Amino acid sequence: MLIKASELILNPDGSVYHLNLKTEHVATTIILVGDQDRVQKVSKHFDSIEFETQKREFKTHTGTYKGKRLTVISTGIGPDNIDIVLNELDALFNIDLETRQPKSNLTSLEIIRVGTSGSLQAEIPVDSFVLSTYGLDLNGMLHSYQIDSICNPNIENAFINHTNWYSKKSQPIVIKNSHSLEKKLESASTFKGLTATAGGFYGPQGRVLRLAIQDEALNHKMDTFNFNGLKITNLEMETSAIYGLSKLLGHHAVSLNAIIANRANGTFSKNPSQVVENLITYTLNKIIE
Ligand code: R1P
Repeated sequence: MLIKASELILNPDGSVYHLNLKTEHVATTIILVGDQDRVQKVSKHFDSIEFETQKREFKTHTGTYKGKRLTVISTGIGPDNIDIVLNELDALFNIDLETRQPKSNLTSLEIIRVGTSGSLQAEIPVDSFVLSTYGLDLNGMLHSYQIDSICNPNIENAFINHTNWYSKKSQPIVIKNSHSLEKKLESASTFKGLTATAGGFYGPQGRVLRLAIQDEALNHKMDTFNFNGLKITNLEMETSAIYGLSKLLGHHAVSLNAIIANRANGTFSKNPSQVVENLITYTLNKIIE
């Protein structure tokens, strides 16, 4: 199957369209951050940086940390950007960019999100870390793909019933993380559970400024959801999209979030930069263990 120039767009230098990257620029272990300024906060810990580029919000540094080759890329905000980042990263490794044919020998990447997020549980305080066991997709981007093989209908149906989910919104999808990366990145200091991924920051996450929202009680319904002990820990904008596309494409993914806000008790971290820095050093040291 030849993938046409309009479908997989390459820049004149052969790099992929949005990320501006060629395969040799990217390590097989990749840290994804939302904020482009967080890329340097990760790479400042590297032994050395071998490559850097930026196009729009997609900034990349590749180097080594204590001898391990790593790439850190900013995704910007939201699941729509994750669609771009995951598809272009996969294309770099699993499509022959010269012949425009999918490769038969596939490369499986390790993808680790280092994000920020709001906790939905009073007992998960600001300045803590959450490792997402599952992504709970509330935004719908993944419905463009054939997702039956990666869904968890039992949890999804329980969530739909518990929240009396509005049928005109996209149907929630639950996607599991990579078990091996969970084991590598977990510790006694990581809270675990479902991470809900919304497609917006205000209404889609239950924030009311001047606009009435469809269900003002949704956040409370989410924080009381309990599926055999599995609770919704936090709310952000990327994890379920990363988990879904990684699973579909054959990559391993885990998402770690620094909790900078607690939506259940209305608190916000007094030093959000420090908790992000703590999560960055935690993650780097876990990756090389
Ligand atoms: C919203 O402010 C952004 O912050 C969170 C959300 O998921 C969203 O992307 O994550 P990052 O800090 O990683 O961008």
